[in-house]
Amino acid sequence: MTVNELKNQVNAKISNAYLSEWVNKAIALTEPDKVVLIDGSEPQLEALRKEAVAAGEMIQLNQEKLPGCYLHRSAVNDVARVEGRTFICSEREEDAGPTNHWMAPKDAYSKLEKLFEGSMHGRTMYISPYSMGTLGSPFSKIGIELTDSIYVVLSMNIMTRMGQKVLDQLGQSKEFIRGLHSTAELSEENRYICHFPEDNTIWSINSGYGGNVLLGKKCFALRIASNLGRKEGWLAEHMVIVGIENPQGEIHYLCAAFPSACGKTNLAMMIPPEHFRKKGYKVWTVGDDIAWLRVGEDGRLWAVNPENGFFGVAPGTNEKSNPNALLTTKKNTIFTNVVQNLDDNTVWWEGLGEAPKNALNWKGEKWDASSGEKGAHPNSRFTAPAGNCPCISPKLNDPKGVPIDGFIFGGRRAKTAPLVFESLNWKHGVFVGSAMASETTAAAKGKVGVVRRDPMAMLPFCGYNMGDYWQHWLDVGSSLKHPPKIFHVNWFRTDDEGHFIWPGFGDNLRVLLWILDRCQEKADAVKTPIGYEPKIEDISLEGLSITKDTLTELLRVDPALWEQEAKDIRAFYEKFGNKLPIELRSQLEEFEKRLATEKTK
Ligand code: GTP
Ligand code: SPV
Ligand code: MN
Repeated sequence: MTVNELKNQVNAKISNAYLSEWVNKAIALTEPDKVVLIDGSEPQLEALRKEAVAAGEMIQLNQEKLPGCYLHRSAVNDVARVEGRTFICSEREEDAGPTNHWMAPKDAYSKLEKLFEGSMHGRTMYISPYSMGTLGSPFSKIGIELTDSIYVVLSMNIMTRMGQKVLDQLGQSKEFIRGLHSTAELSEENRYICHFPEDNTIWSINSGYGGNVLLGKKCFALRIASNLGRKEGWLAEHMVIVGIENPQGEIHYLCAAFPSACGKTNLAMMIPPEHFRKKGYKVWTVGDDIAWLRVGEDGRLWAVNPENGFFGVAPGTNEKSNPNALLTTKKNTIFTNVVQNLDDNTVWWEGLGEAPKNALNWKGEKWDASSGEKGAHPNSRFTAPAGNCPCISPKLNDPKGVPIDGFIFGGRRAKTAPLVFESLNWKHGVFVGSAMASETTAAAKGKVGVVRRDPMAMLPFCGYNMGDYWQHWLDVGSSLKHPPKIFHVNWFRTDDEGHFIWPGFGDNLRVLLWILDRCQEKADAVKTPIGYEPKIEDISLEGLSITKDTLTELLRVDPALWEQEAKDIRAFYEKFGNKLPIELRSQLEEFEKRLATEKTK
């Protein structure tokens, strides 16, 4: 069809003038052969699955063992988020801040326009309307993604609420986030993920992978939404939302911010150790990656998960570490870059037990585990509907969300950070979040295992100046009558041989229970220079082989390491110049003083 015919077709189907005008511009730019409006109906989606299979974009897996499941292999050069090619394109460079890459909007538009020009030749443009958050909730926001990838459409269908119902909700409003995506040539040199916060626009080109292209997720729900939250007085965070039910049947909710591939999905779905299960403890998953939080009329913070599915890390997921995640992936799931077991056409990844003998690796090559090479990519993932999760919280669809008792920050630290500590108050908690650091993982392109500062686990996701973001946290805190308490955890402390000391996974509940007791002022604590720590006897070791001495070691605060940490934080803070909130500067000074006093003891 000609561009004009396509435009007429769009105008006939879409009554929202803002939407049709924008789509028409995108058609003129990318020149697709066909345009399809995604209504979200099952027959339409099924036809797309068939088309993707016919085109070799997806492989249908064993439908008896894994009904509705597919395998997708991304391009070999396109397996993770590309932070180096991700830009915040605000008018002023200082609004992007020192931790983001910045391009002036007009430069970004003209650079990417050249790449988008004719990029959909011979292809179909899919118009995918989606809602972040349950439709009709005051928290929810609408996005439209224009994409030439069926994989993206089918993944967005799992991750969000998608289709005609979203257009009905949108009506004639101009309030929607405009996302344009083309896989183009998958060229690494021309890969760009650009955000235009002043235009509520996202342009992504030359990638077909996860966070680069499922525009509702990191691009909208964090980078654009953090800007909206700043303007509108709420928070968009890289956090799990989890409910812990006690034997009395009361459920308390916590939010936890860990950097990518540092344990959010696992925390969200954990199964209590047997001893606690028998007593009646249960865990409810509200979200595993993103939380939008607002100040409620009751002066508390309320959180919703804007997503409707999980884009979870496959390696390491097994019967023991995360049975709920494994069960979640048994139907209607798309696997990306895992091993294909050719004997029964199922999937496998490292950590899932014995490797299949007759298998293809993530690149689709014949693979033998004895080669020593990994079969699944370390950042291979599953895209699974939230409704599949055995412990999904009924509150996932509650328009007002859940009230939050506590925040947990954490990361991967082989040494410095103890198993858990509590901040002294909200301001100190914001300091603790701002000073977070973690070892890098395979979730983003680049070296793995390098410690970097990752404030609030938002380093790659905050869509504006991090200094302003910290100030926003301070401001939100002071508007709360009942601010959540703020904690820090580290499941990843290692011994001298590099083994994890803490068992982690379900046993992390032992730490969460102390945290919840603190939130309800039911547990005591010991004051250290970094904050409050539990008394050894207050973390239950029932049913664990760990000794009290090991727990003491896990909680040990080494003043020399923390002195180094303070220096590093100071250097990091320097980058922000006068954008660094005064309150955080004084938090750092007080922290340094507490460390100095400790030394003279
Ligand atoms: P993103 O989806 O990238 O944001 O990651 P995430 O924070 O949800 O990470 P996820 O829960 O998928 O965990 C990533 C990796 O860390 C997996 O390989 C897990 O097996 C491992 N992991 C998670 N929790 C723990 C834990 O408590 N201890 C240890 N040792 N490993 C863990
Ligand atoms: C992360 O990297 O934090 C993820 C995966 O959750 S992605 O959607 O690729 O960002
Ligand atoms: Mn994430």
